[in-house]
Amino acid sequence: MNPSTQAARVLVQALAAAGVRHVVLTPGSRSAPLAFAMAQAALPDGERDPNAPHLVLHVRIDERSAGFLAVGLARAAAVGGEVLPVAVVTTSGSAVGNLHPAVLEAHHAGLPLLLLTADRPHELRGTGANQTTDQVGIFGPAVRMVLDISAPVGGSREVEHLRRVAAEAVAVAVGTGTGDPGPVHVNLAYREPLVPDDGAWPARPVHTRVPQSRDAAPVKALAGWASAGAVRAPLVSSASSRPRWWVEDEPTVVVAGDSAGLVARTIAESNGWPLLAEPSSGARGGPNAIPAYRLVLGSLGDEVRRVVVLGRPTLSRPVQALLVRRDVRSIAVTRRGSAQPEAGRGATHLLAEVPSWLLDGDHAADNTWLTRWRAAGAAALRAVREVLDDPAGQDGAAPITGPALAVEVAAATGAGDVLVLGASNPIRDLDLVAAWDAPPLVMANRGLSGIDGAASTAAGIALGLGRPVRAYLGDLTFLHDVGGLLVGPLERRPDLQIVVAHDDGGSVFATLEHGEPAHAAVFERVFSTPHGADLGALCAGYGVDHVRVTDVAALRAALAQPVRGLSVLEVRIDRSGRRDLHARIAAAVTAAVTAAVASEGTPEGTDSH
Ligand SMILES: Cc1ncc(C[n+]2csc(CCOP(=O)(O)OP(=O)(O)O)c2C)c(N)n1
Ligand SMILES: [Mg+2]
Repeated sequence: MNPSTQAARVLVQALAAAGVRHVVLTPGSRSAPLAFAMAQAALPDGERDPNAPHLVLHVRIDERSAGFLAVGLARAAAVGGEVLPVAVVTTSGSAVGNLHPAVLEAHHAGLPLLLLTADRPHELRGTGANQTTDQVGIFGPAVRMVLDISAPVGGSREVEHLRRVAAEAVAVAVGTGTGDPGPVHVNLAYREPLVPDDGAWPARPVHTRVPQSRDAAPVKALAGWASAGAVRAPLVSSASSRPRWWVEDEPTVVVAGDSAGLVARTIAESNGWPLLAEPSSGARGGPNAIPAYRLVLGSLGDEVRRVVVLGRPTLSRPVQALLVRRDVRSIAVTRRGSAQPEAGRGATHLLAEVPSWLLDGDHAADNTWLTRWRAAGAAALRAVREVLDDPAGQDGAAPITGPALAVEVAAATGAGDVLVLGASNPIRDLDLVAAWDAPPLVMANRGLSGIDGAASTAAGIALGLGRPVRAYLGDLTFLHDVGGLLVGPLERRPDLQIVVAHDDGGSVFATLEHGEPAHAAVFERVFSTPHGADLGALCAGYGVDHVRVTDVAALRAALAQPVRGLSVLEVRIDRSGRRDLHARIAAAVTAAVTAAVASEGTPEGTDSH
């Protein structure tokens, strides 16, 4: 057997033994030894060489999409509380650079990717050889480790070395020892011949090292399905006595940011505190979840004296403002292994784990604080719905607005469903209007909140879970990764419906200061960035089912269909009134909450100001 083929087979064996199940492969010549080995490992039982392990292979043309497919597959694995590495294979050159966006997301979200990039032998580097660049260190600080493996020559120690490399790479990727999973780059040089000569695979070793992610078990037990694809949901410690700085009866809310885990909801419910939970927190739902909380904060936020923060809140300015207020005690539970406890920036107390005393509060049955928040949340939600039912502030059939679309998506998606949210308005609109009794599993790439890789991430989640997934994306977000629709005829197709909120541009900026009338002359071109793309024609080109709806009745009918195969539901919405609509919603909520809270009375011992 030639050295490159032998080395690739040994690596594939070792990766499978270390827990790799899914591999995303992109085409190329230098990566041929890996491509042949992976393809053989993907053959059904009985057709494989007895020494070839079994892997699930996904082939994609575009490395940028392939990287995000791997992000989705890693998120899907985390749903069951597992931290499983997903491998991505590329050839040399710019192919490697195309992984960078997904690597950044994986780095910030703590997702275990193994980047297996083929390279020329060392003697050809720096000589101007074709398709050869400096790949070592190309991802900078976004990877946990870089290994640069010389081209195999068939030496006696090579097999052992490769097995150690594979085990080490997986161990670092899943966070063994650090609790901090993330991407690992293994750069692999190969020399010709790059194609297999004879058939037999090397014997598999008797003993293999199987790296475990640290603390996997407690996460599984606690968060389970509701871990929302998070690999860094916090742990619970056995600390059962309250610290001395703890004050009874401080008006408290729980903020559950991205990947907080179900434990955030448990804390809120066992202490009788209002729960301000982002959609991708894994904690949204239940009696304490306050709908439209970011607007309710405008009325009740001043009374808050203590916040318990879990996960990473990224969606709204009122929450960020609350976390850094000087009259608010802010207790942040850091995400496991995270070097950047963002939520802890303004924290007065930083906890490494959830102390068990936070889970067995003894709140009184008569809880005026919670009652007022719940009344305010219910009133806020009613007010939002009333404005949306009359979006133009006038009679007649108005076009669908962004938040009205979110209402329909939330209503059509419930327990047992999987919802993947794009950045920008879709996740924020949904955050504003969703009030689930039984929430779906919600996931989003909030590591860097990019509008890139969305279709591919959703496809990876669908393929990894083996379940239908609904994605809800803005039009720019959809177009950014329209290449994610490209699933070849030999590939497993996800059951994925992509609902596109199509307002011909980015509308989120209209709600920020950039959208103030003073900047109107240039705003449309450089912030809204209209594109005029024909989504139906694009879908036709990719062989993907497409339906366009412009009214609520057709939207409801389309959302009621079961999600089968790959399809796009394009919803035409109106961007022009976004800024106004937000202002009218905010005003209506303030009025409604003030009235609702007045009728509930004010709690003793808290002075509002
Ligand atoms: C990769 C990347 N580039 C740019 C941005 C900045 N950005 C945030 S939201 C947004 C507009 C998104 O537009 P769309 O998906 O249509 O959603 P809408 O705002 O219209 O709801 C942009 C460009 C980003 N988050 N990620
Ligand atoms: Mg848009």
